[in-house]
Amino acid sequence: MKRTLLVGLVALFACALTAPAASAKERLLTFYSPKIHSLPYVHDTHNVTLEADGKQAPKEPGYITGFAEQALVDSKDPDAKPLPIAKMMVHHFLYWARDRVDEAPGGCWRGAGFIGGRGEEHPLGRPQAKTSPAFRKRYGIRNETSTGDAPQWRLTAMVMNHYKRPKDFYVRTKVWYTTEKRTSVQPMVIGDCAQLANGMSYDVPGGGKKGSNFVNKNDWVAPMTGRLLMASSHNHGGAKYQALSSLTCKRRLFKAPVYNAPEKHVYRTIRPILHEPGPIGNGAYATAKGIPVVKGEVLRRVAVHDNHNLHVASMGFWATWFVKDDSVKKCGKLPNDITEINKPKRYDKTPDYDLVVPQLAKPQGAFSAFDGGELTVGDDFFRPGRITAKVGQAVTWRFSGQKPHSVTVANGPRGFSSVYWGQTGGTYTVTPKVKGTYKLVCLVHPTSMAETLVVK
Ligand SMILES: [Cu+2]
Repeated sequence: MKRTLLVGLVALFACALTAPAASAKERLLTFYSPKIHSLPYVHDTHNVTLEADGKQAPKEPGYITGFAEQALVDSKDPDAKPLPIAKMMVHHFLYWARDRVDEAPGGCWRGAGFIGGRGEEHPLGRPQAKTSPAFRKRYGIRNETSTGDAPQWRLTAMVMNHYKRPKDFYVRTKVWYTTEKRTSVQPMVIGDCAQLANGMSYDVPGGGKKGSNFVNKNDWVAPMTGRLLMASSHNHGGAKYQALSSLTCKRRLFKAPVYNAPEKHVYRTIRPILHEPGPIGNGAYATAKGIPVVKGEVLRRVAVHDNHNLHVASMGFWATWFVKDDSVKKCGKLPNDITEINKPKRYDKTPDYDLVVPQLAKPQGAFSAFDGGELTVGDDFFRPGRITAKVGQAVTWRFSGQKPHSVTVANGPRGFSSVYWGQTGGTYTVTPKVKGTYKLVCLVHPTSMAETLVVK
């Protein structure tokens, strides 16, 4: 006890003697993206550069100790309320600092400089709002290039404009930031990296018995020895839970629940229904002591989804913060300070896995039999609009538009989808094995593009 106090006092004095200018202390900084233009009912992915100018991203090299807010606003008034979800749906924001140093190996997004993000499971845009000041005093993401400057950031914003007219907006980002030294943490994404080409998403085919599950899992080998400080499950698409376990140490680390929106929540009442509503929360955990993980330790991720209904563009991965620490012992004691940081006050325990997502546009033309030739996906149409095919027949679509499109089952006997954010070239082939009527849409243009495929 005495020793701790003494060490504490020494540290305090050392701090006082070398205390940097007040501005070095942690501050809450507010940044705005450039103005982004969105068309109505287009599921756009916007990629914008955030300059290291103190307005769009930090000007000084330092440490990001947390993301306090990632919100969508239509003015630069710092008190502007985030745009209502019913009008502007945020699917995700992802932040990248490609040139930053200290990036760890071994995450699915390695080399891309991933520093943070928010998904649909953060309707308030405050995914890390509950990390403690004590946590932030110790750890941060190093925001510095190899030449000692603050790196430029990139922002990927996928939104859906429900205003029925074009809409401009800014992404407002509030970060806790300091130029003081912190222990450098590594954001790492633990998922099936093979799914990277489709944005880590996969399709749950459905068609199983009521109550049956679809499991998406993979094993991940820790690239370094250290401690896991934060782990946020990202899991949707009829999702039930996502677990993370250590096979090496034969212990479960987390079983992250999926918190679904209560009946009257905007996620459930928004019209038209463009896709099944995402959860309003996924299990997310922080521990300042950290979970010991050694290099070579095998972690298993298991995402469990309903398989009675189909769920396209589903996801299951973990966004984590990792800190290197060679003093960590293999299968060392689990910490006693794990707290859950993204649990909503109210949520629904009996979600509607069987929601039927409508095909909103009306397919055009008479039915024609598929003759083996490529079907066309253009701006903004499917041709032909109605098609019949036989079970076991490979059906191919060619993307020939200037704008990205997808071929996605809204409802039908089984779920499938091409790359969910759309493509402008190449082909997509599916061989249906189950008879029935597949109501297809483009996920990017769900209100204006539709095609019906009847499999006999
Ligand atoms: Cu489209």
